[in-house]
Amino acid sequence: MTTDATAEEINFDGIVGPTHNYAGLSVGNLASARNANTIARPRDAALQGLAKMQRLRALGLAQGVLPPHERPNIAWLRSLGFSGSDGQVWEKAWKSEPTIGRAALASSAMWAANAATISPSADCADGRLHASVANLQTMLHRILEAEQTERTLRRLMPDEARFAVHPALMPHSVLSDEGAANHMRMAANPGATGVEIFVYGRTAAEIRTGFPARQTLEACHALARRHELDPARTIFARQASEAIDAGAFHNDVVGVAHEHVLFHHQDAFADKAALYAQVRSAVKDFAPVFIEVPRARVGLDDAVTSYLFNSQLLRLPGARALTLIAPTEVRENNKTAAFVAEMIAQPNAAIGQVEYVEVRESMRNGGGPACLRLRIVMTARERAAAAQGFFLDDALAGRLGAWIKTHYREELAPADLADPALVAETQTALDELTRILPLGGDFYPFQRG
Ligand code: SUG
Repeated sequence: MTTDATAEEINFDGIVGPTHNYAGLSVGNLASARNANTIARPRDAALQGLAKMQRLRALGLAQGVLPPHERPNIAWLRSLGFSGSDGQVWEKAWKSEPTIGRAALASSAMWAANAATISPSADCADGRLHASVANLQTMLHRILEAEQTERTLRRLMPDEARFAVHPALMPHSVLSDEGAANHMRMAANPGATGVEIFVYGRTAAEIRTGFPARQTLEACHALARRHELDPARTIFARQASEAIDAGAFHNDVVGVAHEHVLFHHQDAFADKAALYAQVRSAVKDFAPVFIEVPRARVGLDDAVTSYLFNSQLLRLPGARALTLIAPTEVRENNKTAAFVAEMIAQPNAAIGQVEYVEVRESMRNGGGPACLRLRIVMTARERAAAAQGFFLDDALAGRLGAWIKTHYREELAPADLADPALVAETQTALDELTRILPLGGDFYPFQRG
């Protein structure tokens, strides 16, 4: 076991892309279905995301950003036989293949919790920080993310002596993987060796009815092997089937962990007692705290509509208790608001504070505060070895805010999505972004010709 007192958990948030829209693409994600074909507000969406990042910085936390992907995905459409100028490719694809067109336009890379699974160096036998890009193979629009995400993570963590960035597992139903959204870590503090909990919805051999289970046990096993985790501190827990069918398409819709605390819904796991027992026997250096929200207080339906568990759980500098960064929808729901108020008022509460953030545009596609970020624990040395331009400071936040206001449309209604001008518009925006972030002039496929 190692501990590095310089380690800290850094949230890297996905910047909402200029084509943020509501296409109803994700079966089993109730918000995505409910808001299909409604009017999206890309500028507000991106500014809400940036405001959340700035809020966390104001609370004293380190914050990073991850760039959006090129959408519409013209290179993919060309590989499917569409030709002509980029604008023509888009126009033809949208008209003739709406299913493909919609997938090619999704701004879903904003949900960075699905970008990769991260194991801090304290957990990995070779002492490197491991990141496995997620294949996201369940949804057509999300499979398209892996290649560009790998490019981003390699730019962010270029030093192979310190970082191991693994490509996505082969995109197949047997190896279905959705990244950190189905992964939790508990540790005495961020720099200490932790226990990693992989949550899966099905085994490869099972045939499931109901909503899709997006994570397989086999994928979890592969990630743990690749990351060289200690089997004695690695747990595989099954998500409750009822949770998936109630709309918890990722485990982070019903549970979140940080340091010694696991905060979860009563119906999140298939066998909660076994999970608690495994965590208790794996850790010797801290006493785990399990905070279960009973279904009698908050049903799965309210957990899913409010996104109570899709909050960020973190420790503010110097704070005794943890803080929950919850979406405002939790405050607007009487049951979840009352539960949170009671929880934080307990004497010696493990979670002692709540901060509400507004990410409504993302929430309408099923993405809460926790979906928007990828947590990467970095030691001081790792942080120094990472590409500095991805860390947010006031100057970068100012440039990103101005860039969003210049390039993003206020509204994207379903009828606007066919517009061939959208292609040049987004390419111009992304080209400029490669000069704001350390991405280089060949980062996006359109820049490579
Ligand atoms: O994969 N929604 C995403 C939401 C991802 C949330 N992430 C986490 N829970 N970590 C998804 O279902 C909807 C896109 C649309 O319908 O237009 C979408 O992809």
